Amino acid sequence: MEALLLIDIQNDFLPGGALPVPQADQVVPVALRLLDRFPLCVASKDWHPREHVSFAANHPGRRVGEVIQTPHGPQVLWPVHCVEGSWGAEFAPGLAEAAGRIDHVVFKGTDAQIDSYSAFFDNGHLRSTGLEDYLRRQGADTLYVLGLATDYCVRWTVEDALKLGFAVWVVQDGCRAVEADKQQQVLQQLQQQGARLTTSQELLPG
Ligand code: VGL
Ligand code: ZN
Repeated sequence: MEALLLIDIQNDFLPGGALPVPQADQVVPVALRLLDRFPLCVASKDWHPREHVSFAANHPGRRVGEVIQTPHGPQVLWPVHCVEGSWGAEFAPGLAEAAGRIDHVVFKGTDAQIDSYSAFFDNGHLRSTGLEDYLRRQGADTLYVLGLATDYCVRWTVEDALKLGFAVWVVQDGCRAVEADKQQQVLQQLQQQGARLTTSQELLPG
């Protein structure tokens, strides 16, 4: 069975948010068009406590973009974003209104000590978010993935999904990268790892 997986389409990743991804607002209409085509729709939310390890503000003297070493490995430092319960962590305009069509929301990055780019596991592969169990219980074996950002959370989610044995399609026009010029390179790398690339147009004939 096919499932749609929407990655981190949240206010803070859109223009005007705390960690804006270029043209991220353009993925919302793509997500909305696809919501009705799939029998199962799951969305992830980046959902951090205020004291999260990934926030530069929590490391005096460090700046956004620097990489620090943590007990769980290297960590890129980001602006404070997607704080649990905040406006920035809510679904983007348009998707928020369609939230009734989302069957399940998976929260990630909820542990202050370790980041979670993937919607399946934290960055140390120590703890599962429960997404795999949920998808298997629902009978999903094929995932159509889109969202933000191509070079971080989409990428890590797709790589885990492939390792877990799901068939994975990446909806190219539904993804945007933090570093916009990396988009094509990342999509190619995901393709080399076994993901297939598609577009919303291919999925929605007519
Ligand atoms: C993301 C950086 C930090 C993402 C989340 O959703 O791609 N990137 N947290
Ligand atoms: Zn984050």
